[in-house]
Amino acid sequence: MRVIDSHTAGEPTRVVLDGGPDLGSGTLAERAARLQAEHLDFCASVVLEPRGHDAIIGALLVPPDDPGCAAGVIFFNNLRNLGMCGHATIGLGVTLAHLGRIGPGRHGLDTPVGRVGIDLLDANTVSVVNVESDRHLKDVTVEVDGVGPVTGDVAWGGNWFFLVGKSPVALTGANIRPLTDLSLAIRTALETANVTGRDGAWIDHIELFGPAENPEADSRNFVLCPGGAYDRSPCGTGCSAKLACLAADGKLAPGQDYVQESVIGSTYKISYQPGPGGGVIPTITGQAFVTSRATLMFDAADPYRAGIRLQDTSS
Ligand code: PYC
Repeated sequence: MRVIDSHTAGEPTRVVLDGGPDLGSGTLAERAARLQAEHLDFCASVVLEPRGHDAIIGALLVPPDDPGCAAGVIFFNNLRNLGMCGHATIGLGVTLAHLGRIGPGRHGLDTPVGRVGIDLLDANTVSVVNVESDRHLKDVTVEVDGVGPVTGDVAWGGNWFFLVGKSPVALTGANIRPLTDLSLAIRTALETANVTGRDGAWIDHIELFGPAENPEADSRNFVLCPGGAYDRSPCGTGCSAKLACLAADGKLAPGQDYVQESVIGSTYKISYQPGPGGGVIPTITGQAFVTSRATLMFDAADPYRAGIRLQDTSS
């Protein structure tokens, strides 16, 4: 199985070029559902130790629904599929350019939650035009074990997010463990209170905000991903959810730039245009760098060929 690794603003992506499972026919959403239902061993084996680690997002290249698109892609982590993934889309754009499969300019990419656009601005810089994003619930308060009441918004940015405007824990690299624990406790509180996305969808990403350190940034965030790892980047789908909230509150005008800083200090430039469904169409611009090209080996005699899964790190 040939893979190409990259990082986007610090967050790793592993693009699977070939050797993935046979997902049969059907729409990309149907093939993605098959990946999740029948091939979780494959996902874990690609991203988890001993070949990877829990922060890696996999990006399986598949035929697109629309042959006019540059590619179809299914994103996955150590637990399940992701609907969309902003940092991995930027990483995929840079990877496809590295392979000579795309050149500068706008390209379409089919994902399980819809078509997105990628603009290759230079060898390392990509703008992603994401799926329409919107705020679903405003000012939801939940009682968090050991913390007290925490208030946030529920928004869709290609994944479901709970966004907390003022983190009770400072957003510093030294606080990764307490920030992770706090975010896991918030996620548990949402589950207990039965707060969900549309149609009962699990809110699997928690996003905490605080003041930026970089004078050129507008805000800093910490994002807990579904598998329990934190996002090293400012999180493309999290930025999309944030843009939906800023727009709904009248705090950012269409086309106005906003700089989101991550907990490690990396940044994305983000903006939006009004969407046809009343939400926003986000544009996320960031940089990625290819870090390796490799062939993954799966020895039938290797007891850990499907990855090391000692515990469910999601809670
Ligand atoms: O960039 O959208 C994103 C993302 C989701 C999970 C990790 N990164």
